[in-house]
Amino acid sequence: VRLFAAAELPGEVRAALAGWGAAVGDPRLRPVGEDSLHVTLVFLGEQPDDAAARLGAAVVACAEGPVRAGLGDPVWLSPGRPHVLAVGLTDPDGALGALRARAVAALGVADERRPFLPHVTVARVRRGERIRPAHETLPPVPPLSFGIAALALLRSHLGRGPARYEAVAHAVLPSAGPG
Ligand code: 3AM
Repeated sequence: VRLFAAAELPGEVRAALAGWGAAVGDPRLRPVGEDSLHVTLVFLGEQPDDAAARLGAAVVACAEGPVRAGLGDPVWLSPGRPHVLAVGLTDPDGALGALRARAVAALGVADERRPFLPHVTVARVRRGERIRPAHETLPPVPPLSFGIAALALLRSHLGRGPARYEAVAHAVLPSAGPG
C-alpha cells in the first residue's frame, strides 16, 4: 500500500482553494478535487499491508494541537519543470513544522534533506504540457488563517484519472479558535 501522512484542511479552506484553482482556469492544468486537497507531511511510499495499522496508530498519536496555519503564495513545483501548482502554507508559530517533526519521528523515517515546504497541491500539469512560471500570472490567494482540522494516514490509489485517497487512520485536532 502506498501511504503518506497528511494534514487535513477545514472544509471552507478546501472550498476557497478549489475556487482559486477554478479562477486560475488554465486548461493545461488538471485540478485536484476539492475533497482531496490536503497538506502532505511525510511521504512513506510503498509499505507492507500489515504495517498500515501500526503506522496509522503512530500518526494518530501525533495529533496534538491546535495547529494554526495560513494560506500563503502560489508556488510551482518544481520551479524548473513544474508538475504541480500549489499554494504555500504559512506556519506563524511553528506548530505545523513541529507537527511534521513529530510525524517524522513517530513514523521512523529519515527526514528529507530538503527543507519542509508546506503546501497544498491545487492542480497538476497535464502530461505533455510545459509551464514557464516566469510567464504566468496567477490570481491572488485568499488570505485565510485557520486551524489544521485533522491529521491522517492516507492511502493513495494510483491509476488512470485523478488520484484517490483513503484514510487509513484519522485524528481530529483541537480547534485553534478564532483569530
Ligand atoms: O500533497 P502533494 O500532492 O503535493 O507529490 C506527492 C503527493 O504530494 C508526494 O506525496 C503526495 C501523495 O502522493 N510524493 C509522491 N512521491 C513522492 C516521493 N518519492 C512524494 N513525496 C516525496 N517523495
